[in-house]
Amino acid sequence: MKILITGGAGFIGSHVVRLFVTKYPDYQILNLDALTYAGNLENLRDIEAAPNYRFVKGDITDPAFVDALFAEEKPDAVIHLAAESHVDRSITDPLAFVRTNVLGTVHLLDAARRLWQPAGYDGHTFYHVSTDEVYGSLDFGPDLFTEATPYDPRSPYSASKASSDHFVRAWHHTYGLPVKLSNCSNNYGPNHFPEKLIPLAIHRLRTGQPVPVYGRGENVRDWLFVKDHATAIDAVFHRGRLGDTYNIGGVNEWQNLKLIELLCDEVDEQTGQPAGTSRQLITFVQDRAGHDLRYAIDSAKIMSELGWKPSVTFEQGLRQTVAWYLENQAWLDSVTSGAYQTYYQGQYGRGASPAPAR
Ligand code: NAD
Ligand code: TDX
Repeated sequence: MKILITGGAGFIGSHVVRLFVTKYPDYQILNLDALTYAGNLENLRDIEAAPNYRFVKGDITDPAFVDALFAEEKPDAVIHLAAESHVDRSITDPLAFVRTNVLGTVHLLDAARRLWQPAGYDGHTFYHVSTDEVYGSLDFGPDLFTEATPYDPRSPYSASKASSDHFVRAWHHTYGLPVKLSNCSNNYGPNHFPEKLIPLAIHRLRTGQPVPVYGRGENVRDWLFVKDHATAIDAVFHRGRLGDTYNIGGVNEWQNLKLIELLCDEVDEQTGQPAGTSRQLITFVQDRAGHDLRYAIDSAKIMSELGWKPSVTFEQGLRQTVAWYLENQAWLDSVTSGAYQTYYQGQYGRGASPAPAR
């Protein structure tokens, strides 16, 4: 089986590519990525020479490129992760999110339809990796997002992901395309671009800079270790029902301020600083526009139907994450300076210019 994985040079995509390349030596894994500021082939250095792995640089917003790639490579399945993924950027540049997340997804859906439909869809899968943010925002309290929660996206990012989910379902209902979807909560772990809260905070703590907490830090997110998201994607890809959706979450809600305090204490412990040193860098800043109050996922369906569960506790995952960033400060230095794009410039050409972490 040849699987086209899009966005494989990004945070989650690189963990999915590594899992599939190492766990399924009989599969051919083709990683399609435009290498935007968020794509980094350093993330895959350890597996780039594997015989069942190949990288193709290309942009899913270019229909001619997508069509030519499908015609030439004839993938049997697609796992689609390529996206613009940062909510703050979607507030300042919403059109980039429409182009990649909406139009890019439609180009892929239609290329898959045109490749697979003539000989029949048997054995094919188009799997769209999506987010819990499509469900909107919860109040404090016991409610959780289930697969039946109505869509209510509120940011340009979540609106673009909700739109792409709708298009995936439309290609299923209209053309019979064999699709699967999953909607996951906030991921954390190695190789996370340091514009997102956890790696941004670690980066700023290690360089002695203020850690910005939006508003009063009361917003709640449900955190899942990225390697556990990758195993969930493996489960849905192989055992999920066609046409169906699975929510994925860590049953692990934290208010942002509490989370940052925990992270500060972990950094102090691992760097040998006196307890309380890092907390002094916590700084309250202006809130994000339209900041969703709370996300929390009900993972009962994927747990009971597919037998998936997270492998690490939050304590273990956070300890491993802080240790990884402290051991891989060269990775943080290169992504915050944009050096990794220069490194690969000769080989694959340059993507969009990197925005340094604040
Ligand atoms: P990321 O920003 O780290 O990586 C995205 C990747 O897509 C990058 O490698 C980038 O180069 C590539 N890409 C962007 N535009 C492209 C284009 N036009 N053509 C080809 N490649 C392009 O994102 P991530 O955090 O790894 O998220 C991956 C997917 O998972 C996204 O679809 C996101 O919506 C979804 N998701 C993320 C989270 C999370 O917490 N990060 C949670 C749930 C769902
Ligand atoms: O500097 C910061 N300070 C801060 O308080 C940043 C970057 C964030 N925050 C807050 C905003 C959120 O409440 O922390 C929380 C987490 O923020 P992000 O890391 O930007 O993640 P979020 O907006 O929750 O979206 C993430 O989870 C769902 C991913 O970026 C999405 O791609 C995914 O779909």
